[in-house]
Order: sequence, then structure tokens, then C-alpha cells
Amino acid sequence: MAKYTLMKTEGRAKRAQFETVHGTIQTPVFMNVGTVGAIKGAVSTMDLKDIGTQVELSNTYHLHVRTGDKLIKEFGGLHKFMVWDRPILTDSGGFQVFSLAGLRKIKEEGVYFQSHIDGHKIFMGPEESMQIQSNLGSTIAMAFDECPSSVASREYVQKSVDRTTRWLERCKKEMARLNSLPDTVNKEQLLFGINQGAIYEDIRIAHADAISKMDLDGYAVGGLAVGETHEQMYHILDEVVPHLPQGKPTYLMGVGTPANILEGVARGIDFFDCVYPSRNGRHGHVYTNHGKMNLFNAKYEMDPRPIEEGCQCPACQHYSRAYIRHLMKAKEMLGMRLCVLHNLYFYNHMMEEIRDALDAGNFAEYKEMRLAGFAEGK
Ligand code: PRF
Ligand code: ZN
Repeated sequence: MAKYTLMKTEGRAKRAQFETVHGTIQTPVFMNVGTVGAIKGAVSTMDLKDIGTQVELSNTYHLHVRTGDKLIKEFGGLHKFMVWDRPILTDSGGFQVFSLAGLRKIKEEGVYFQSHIDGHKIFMGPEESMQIQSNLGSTIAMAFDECPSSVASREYVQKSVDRTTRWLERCKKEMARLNSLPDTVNKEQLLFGINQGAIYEDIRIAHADAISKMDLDGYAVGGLAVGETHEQMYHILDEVVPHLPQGKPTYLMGVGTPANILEGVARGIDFFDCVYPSRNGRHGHVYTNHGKMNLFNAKYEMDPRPIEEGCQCPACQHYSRAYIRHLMKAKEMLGMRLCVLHNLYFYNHMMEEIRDALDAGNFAEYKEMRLAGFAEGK
């Protein structure tokens, strides 16, 4: 049902739009992370509209263990529950299980693990992940994958990737079944496959070729930004993205810094997501055109300027560095909220500039200008 239209290319960079039942996404796009159905830092879905968010991202695992996807389905789905009518992407749970859950055991059928909330035993396999995401009714569901460690052996990675391919086939089948049921929240839910293979190019390429044949709605590159160097990550993207379908959206999972995003766009990525802007904002670290700034620094104590001169975000339109620093030091929630709003606006706005640069055919210059600015430092 979804339609991906490639509007412009510059080198490998793509400027496209992706039409979904919840509206059209202009890419390249940065999805704003709201793990439990809320952007951390007391940011509401009304705020998200003000700061230009196109896609919200939530997590299967978190919503399954707390409040529960069955109740959310009964409520009418995640869109209705969190009051957000634009696209939502849900991550499949695989990655969160590996990074959060207690004792776990990976088997052919799926993963056995303990809840990070109360330790109770849970099983999640491809079918369960698809069922949970279907109950949530997200616009885009992610396939259930294993993200092997960046230092896993070649033998382990090959075995893991083969299993991830079999899991993907099961996800596709289960999603088709769920989308055809009468009481499904979103019968047009889309499925993105995930490429894995750690830093082994040949495993990655063979896997990309295999999943590309499966005619999915989009393709993610997972298993990056998990401890390898930026150069290794860029090299993998150079090798792998050309093996994914040009006529489908690509998604680089969990990436990254503004510089990583510029490099990802240059290598053909459409979708990004990362906790950096919200997590850093909660710690008083804010993004500027000249690198990150720590608002706790004493030099901002009496600084009357906004975080970034000319920034149109809700924080910079009204408040000074001095006041926001004061709020952060006093541990007032408003301090975090203003920093997170600024950071998300900064990312969303950079993506808009990237799209404009691609439209105008000067992305390469834009990228160099931005990277030079970030490198100057604050
Ligand atoms: N798989 C899934 N989600 C993810 C990742 C992955 O490999 C990553 C890796 N950067 C972030 N989020 N399902
Ligand atoms: Zn701002």
C-alpha cells in the first residue's frame, strides 16, 4: 500500500517521500524516540508537532512489559493512546531484549528472557513480536532480529544472521496473517527487514541480497553503532546500501550524531533514529552549529543569549542560557524539557535543511559546511 517515490539523488544520497496510511514522510528523516510512548523530558505529542517531528518511534518490548499491548489495542491502538496521528515506527524488541533484559537464551524459536521491570519470564519470537506490533497498530513494524555484538566471532555472526533470515520469513508470514484479520488496528501495517552481519562485509552483503528478494516495505541496517568505529560503520554502509533496493526506504537504526547522519545520508540512508538529542538534553548538553555545549559550564551563568542565536525552537525563542542553566542546576523539570525541545528541533531542522539541499542539488556543499562548523567546537 505504501508508496516510495524517489524525487532526487545526489551521488548515493536520496531525497524521497514515503506515503503511509498515517501520512507522507519526507526523507531523509530523523525519527524522534519515545521508547515507552513518550519522549523523555516531559515532551508532549503537541510539542512534537511544534518542533517538526514527522515520525515517532516506540518500542515493542517496553510497551509489552508495561501497560501491555493488549490493553493498548483495546484502547484503540498506540496512535489513539498517545494522541499522535502521524506515522509511528515500532522497533521489534530484539535489540532491547539484548540490551536490557536479564538472563536470556536465544533459541531457533525466539528469545527467553526476564523482564527488566519485575524479573518475570517472557518469551518473544518473530510471531510474538509481530502480534505485539500489530496490537499497537504502528505504521511501520520492524522485523524481529538478533543484533550480534560488534566483537562476536565470524562463526557466531554467520549462525546468528542465518537465524535472523529465517525469523524474517516468519515475521513476513505472520504480518500477512495479522493484517488480514477483521479486528486488526492497522491492516496496512508495513514491515521493514533488518540487515545484520556485524563488521563482516561478505556476510552483510549476502544477507542484504537475500532479504532484498523478499519484497519488504523497507530495509534497515542494524547492528551498527554498537561499539565499532565510525570508519567501520561508514565502510559497512558503503558496501551494503548498494545491495538494498533503490526503490525502497532505507533505515540506519540507532544512529547517531549530527555528523553520523550527514555521512549516512551521503551513503543513501532515508530514516534515522537515536536517543542522543533527548538523552543529552536531559543532561544539559545541547547541540549547536558549532558542536555540543554543556549548559552546566560556569561561563553561561550570566549569558543572556539563547542556546543558539537564530534558532526557532520553543526554548530559544524565549529563554536565555543563564536561565536554562539555572533550571538545570536547580533540577527543575523545565530545564530538561527546554534542552530536549531544543535538541529535537535541532535534529529535525537539520533534516529539513538536508532535504532542501538535496532538492537544490547542493547537499555535498551543505554537508561539508555543517561538518566544518561542528568541528570548530564551542
Ligand atoms: N536491531 C533492532 N533495533 C536496533 C538495532 C538493531 O540492530 C540497533 C543497532 N544500532 C538499534 N536499534 N531491532
Ligand atoms: Zn533552540
